[in-house]
Amino acid sequence: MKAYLGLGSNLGDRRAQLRAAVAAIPDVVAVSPVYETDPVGGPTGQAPYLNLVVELDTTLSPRRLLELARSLEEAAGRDRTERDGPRTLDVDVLLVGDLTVREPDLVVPHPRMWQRRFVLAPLADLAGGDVRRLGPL
Ligand code: GSY
Repeated sequence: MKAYLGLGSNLGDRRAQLRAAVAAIPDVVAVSPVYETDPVGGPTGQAPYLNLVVELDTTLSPRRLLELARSLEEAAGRDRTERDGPRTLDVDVLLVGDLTVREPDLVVPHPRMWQRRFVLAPLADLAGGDVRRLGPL
């Protein structure tokens, strides 16, 4: 089953934290380029994020992927005291095959991914086929 995780970091050594997290994720088949992105939400004055998306070919359930995400965040020393505050590592479960989950702590597909360019741009890089922007009709 194909699954997609979104990773972000805007505190500490952003690249090193993303690199360590990607290396610890099992069954990775593709990693998007890294994007530098303006923070969406949270307190003003936050540093920019680095974001990327990884594609997995996995048998892990959405719940197991959430547990993996949390363990990666913990390993990166994530401080959860401030809502949407700066973070060493954020890992979101975006898509897991065509499964849907609606639980208090886990919604798949990720409910806000469609509004977040920092998710859509790297996700689009992992989709097959090439596109050319031709401008207005
Ligand atoms: O939801 C992921 C954490 N996050 C991010 C992020 O990863 N990138 C950007 N650009 N803004 C964000 N705001 C939050 S919260």
